[in-house]
Amino acid sequence: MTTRPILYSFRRCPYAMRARMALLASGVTVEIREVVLRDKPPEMLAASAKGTVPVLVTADGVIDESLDIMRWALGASDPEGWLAGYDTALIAANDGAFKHHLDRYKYPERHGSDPIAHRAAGAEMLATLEERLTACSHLAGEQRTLADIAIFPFVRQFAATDRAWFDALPLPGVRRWLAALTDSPLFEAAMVRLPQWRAGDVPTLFGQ
Ligand SMILES: N[C@@H](CCC(=O)N[C@@H](CS)C(=O)NCC(=O)O)C(=O)O
Repeated sequence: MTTRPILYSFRRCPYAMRARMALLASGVTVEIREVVLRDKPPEMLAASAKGTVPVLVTADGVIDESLDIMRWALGASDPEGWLAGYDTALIAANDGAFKHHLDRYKYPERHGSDPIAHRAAGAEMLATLEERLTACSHLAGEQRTLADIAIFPFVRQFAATDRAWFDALPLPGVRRWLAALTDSPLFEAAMVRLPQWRAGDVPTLFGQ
């Protein structure tokens, strides 16, 4: 008997979003457990003590990094060819510098930061995405791939922090790309609302 993988997830977390989207694209069905970050279930902490979402518990072990979950799912099945767009440098820049600026723009009170300076630095990084998105509709060609899905949840947060300011930037390619991904049926399916998981709940399947 094969055990169904369990995904600990949080709907609004951009790392969890990209993991959920890759799972959906792969067609792998998991049991999803919606986590409240201030009330993490002991079952999740027992699987991964670092206490971040997403966490995927499989029959072969625990995967507690979102990119690794994406690659695990797509390694099992990759019908859209997302792994061809696994651009490690672009994703590292997003997860590193861009996320740094995003947090300090969005939550200046938490970081004691100057939001305007970090907003400008983030926008400068988006200009490099714009170069690609002027040449093609997605970051690694004409189809969505792992690079797009790994990065856009963070750009979505950046855009939403001050939508009017973002819309005035000279980044039409980024705006078109972001709208296409956020309006996609795949994103809608990944953003399903679920109640907080409690031990003993009837399992909620995700990806069917
Ligand atoms: N590098 C991790 C980062 C995951 C992460 O930082 N997730 C946040 C939520 S968006 C989290 O769980 N933070 C723990 C907390 O807020 O308690 C990954 O890619 O999975």
